[in-house]
Amino acid sequence: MQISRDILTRSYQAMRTIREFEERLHVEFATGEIPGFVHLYCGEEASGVGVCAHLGKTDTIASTHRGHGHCIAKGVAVDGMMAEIYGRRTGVCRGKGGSMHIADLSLGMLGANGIVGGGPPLICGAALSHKLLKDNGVAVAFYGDGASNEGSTLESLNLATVWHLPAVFVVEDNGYGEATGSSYACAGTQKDRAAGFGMPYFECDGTDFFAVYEAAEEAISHARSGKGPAMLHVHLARWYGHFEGDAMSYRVNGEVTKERSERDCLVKFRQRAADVSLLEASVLDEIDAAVKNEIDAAVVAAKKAPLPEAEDLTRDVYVSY
Ligand SMILES: Cc1ncc(C[n+]2csc(CCOP(=O)(O)OP(=O)(O)O)c2C)c(N)n1
Ligand SMILES: [Mg+2]
Repeated sequence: MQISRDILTRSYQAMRTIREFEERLHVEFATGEIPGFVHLYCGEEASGVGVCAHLGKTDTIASTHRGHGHCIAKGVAVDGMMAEIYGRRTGVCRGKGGSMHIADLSLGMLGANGIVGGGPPLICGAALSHKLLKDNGVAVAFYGDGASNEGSTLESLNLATVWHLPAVFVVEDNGYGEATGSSYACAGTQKDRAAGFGMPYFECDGTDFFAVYEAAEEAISHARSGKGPAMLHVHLARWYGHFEGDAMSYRVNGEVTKERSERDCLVKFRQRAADVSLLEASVLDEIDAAVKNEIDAAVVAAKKAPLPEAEDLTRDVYVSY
């Protein structure tokens, strides 16, 4: 497969931005300044980025409670995201959504979602719009192994199939739903579930950007060409707790250390870029430095930004049609 230098550069930058954003949030959350819950996407970066590399601004995605990575991969501005997480008026949802409800409809990012299994039905609606408007768009639902067991998800697989929708169902399988292992909680296989609804199934190593990019290309082009929905099963691992503050007592000693040292998507990307002379290390170093500055600036600006006023409470909440 051929990937342009531009896509490679932007994809590495997006993965590095997610990593830096999340590692920084891990530190900042511990200070107690960030309200609400935060679920980190660290370790899973290649999935959101490898999928969104095939999407344009008018394609739509629905995310999960672990949504920062999907937002960044879809192009949402990190300063607005950081301000949102700090609950500030300058946030992308004016500080009223927080980590679990970041959305930017202008970029086709329908929102992070606190309801497990809430994204797939939204994506059926978005995909139906793409189909009726004939805009060549695709709608993508990211959801976890835990969410794959929700009735709303299974109903969405059915609806997308019978309505022949341009939808892609991306199962981000990190092996756990909170503290419960997917080997215990998920009956059968995702592959059999896709087959049960008659849709094509693709799977990949979610810590390898190139593997995700290739598999996502097949799933998305299938949906975009009018052949109906597809499922993409991405195998990955989360590096932090289910939420910030989770002691992870259910994980085997050394499990996360091993993931970090052996399956880091950024290290793998750099290795591949060097092995086949795709991008120079100096270019990647420059990206790393620029991203670090961008995140530093976003945190400083978010902390300084004003909180919403009482009069903001009902603004932007209801829409009249
Ligand atoms: C409908 C619903 N049920 C339960 C919960 C509580 N809950 C929040 S996250 C989560 C686990 C989700 O696991 P998974 O889908 O695998 O996503 P991951 O956290 O691993 O990314 C649960 C059960 C919820 N938010 N919504
Ligand atoms: Mg999971």
